[in-house]
Amino acid sequence: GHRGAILWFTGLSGAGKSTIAHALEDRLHRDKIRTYVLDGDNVRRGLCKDLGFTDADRTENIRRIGEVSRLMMQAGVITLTAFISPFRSDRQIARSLVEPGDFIEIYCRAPLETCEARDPKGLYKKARAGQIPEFTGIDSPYEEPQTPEIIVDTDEQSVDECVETILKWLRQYKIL
Ligand code: GGZ
Repeated sequence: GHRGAILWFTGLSGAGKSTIAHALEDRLHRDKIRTYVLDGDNVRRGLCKDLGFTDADRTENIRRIGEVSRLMMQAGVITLTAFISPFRSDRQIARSLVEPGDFIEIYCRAPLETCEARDPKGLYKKARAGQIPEFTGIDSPYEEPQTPEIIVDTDEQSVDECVETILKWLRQYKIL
């Protein structure tokens, strides 16, 4: 069998974290690799439903996700997390929970203008209208990763290309 790992996607809302994580998961399933995607849909509605989007709540959100990811990884699952995780210190804490090499930070990079133009859920529009306070990129910060293991430029690469970039890295570093 394969070993577990945490593939930690980070980036702005609309940068493609969840889309790429799910596309990568489909590819891994073809090779019978056990995976699980944690994202807002399955975490913020359950484990973290008491949390909002203040700095403190985001920090607690990421802390819980880091702990759950560690448990899932220990069970031998390739765990993909797709959260904005805007604060460098919070990502660092999540990283520190596991052995070096088991945490792979994947920066889904896209300019704010691109994410705002995509606006799949109309949230940027609402944020600009003042209807969503503390929206990341508008009036809440996003701290870019300085040394992520992988960067995918989602405004230049297709979903498939991003997936291939990540797969290549995972093979090169013997995660797969
Ligand atoms: C950022 C928000 C906010 C605010 C609601 N700021 O595009 P989405 O909708 O599906 O992804 C965003 C998601 C962000 O939740 P995370 O758990 O990933 O955030 S964090 O890591 O910072 O804890 C967006 C929606 O929730 N959303 N309000 N104010 N995104």
